[in-house]
Amino acid sequence: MRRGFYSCFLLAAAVFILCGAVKEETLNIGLVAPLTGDQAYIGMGVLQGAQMAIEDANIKGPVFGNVKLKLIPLDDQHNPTQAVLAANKLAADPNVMALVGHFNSSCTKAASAIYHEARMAEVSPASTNPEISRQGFDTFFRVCATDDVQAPTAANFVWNKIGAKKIAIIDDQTTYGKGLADEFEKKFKLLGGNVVTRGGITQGEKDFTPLLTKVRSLKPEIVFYGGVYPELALLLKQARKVGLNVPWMGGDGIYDVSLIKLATPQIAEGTYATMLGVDPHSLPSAGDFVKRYEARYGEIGSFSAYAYDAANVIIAAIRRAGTKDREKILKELHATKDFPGVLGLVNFDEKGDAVGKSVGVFKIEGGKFKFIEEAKP
Ligand code: ABU
Repeated sequence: MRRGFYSCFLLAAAVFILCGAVKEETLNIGLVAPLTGDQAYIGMGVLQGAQMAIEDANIKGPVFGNVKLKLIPLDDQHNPTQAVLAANKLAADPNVMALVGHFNSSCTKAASAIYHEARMAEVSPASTNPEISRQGFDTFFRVCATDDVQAPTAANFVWNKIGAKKIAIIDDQTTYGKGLADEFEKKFKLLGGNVVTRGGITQGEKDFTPLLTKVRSLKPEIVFYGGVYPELALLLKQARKVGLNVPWMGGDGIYDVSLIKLATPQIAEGTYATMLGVDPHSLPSAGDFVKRYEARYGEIGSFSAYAYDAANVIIAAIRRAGTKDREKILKELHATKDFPGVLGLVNFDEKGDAVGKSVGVFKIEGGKFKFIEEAKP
């Protein structure tokens, strides 16, 4: 009798455990960045950072119930049309809870309305254009500083530290590049600076010789560039060829080891860049992440730690919400307070912008970005 009871009990326990195993559920977090094309290096750094956050979360245990997480990466090729396609795909999938992305401001700006409509939170690791958070979408967040902080910091540095009074400005006419250049120009003129010309290029263009020849004739002391590294690498090389031998400066879009590789260390030498904070190698809070990332993928991408923090802040919100309800997860993201990211505490203001992010100034020396100073706008 008693033996029969124990057999039944063991059988019931086995069925319970098996059913539990069968019932394990996977929820998804989307990621959209330029994963192919000329910005793929920086985009893959974003993907790899977010992937590590997902894996760390799953090692810790289910986010709630029996739920594990999976990253769904999509490629927008830094093209707003592709970004909208990717956003529609993710928004239509009820198992996608939130998004890490996009990388480019133009893509984030184009796709934000779709996430808003779907009540899906998006946390960008890198889109710095200030207009994005002024669209009034409560689904938008970012863990990086904005260009209305970054560009005045650069203008102050050029005016006060480099001491240049006469400059040229070129941008790539994207949401990010033009926005950064506009903010830089505004601040530089306020300081009393002279902008000798404002030129525009198009992403993907290969020959900048006519523009650079004109810039050389105007004799600027420095050129400020609003854009991303692939075009700047060409601009630097072609500037050298036409005899425009002055320093260049840009924002976080040029802060990537690919710039040095593409332009060559000799030609990239002396180029300045602002970046959103200090190098993660120097942050004790990022030490373990950087070590694990570099052991697995090689040199850390300039936005990998931002993507890791963006994914982790989403994961924490999902854990707290304890449900696959996008609206509740969104509410938890708004309730984020002093989340301990590897790059520092994460807090959002009412527009979803990161609070308390500083900007660092760097200079390429000996084939590497060297930290010069943390600057205030
Ligand atoms: N923030 C630099 C590059 C990404 C973007 O904002 O377009």
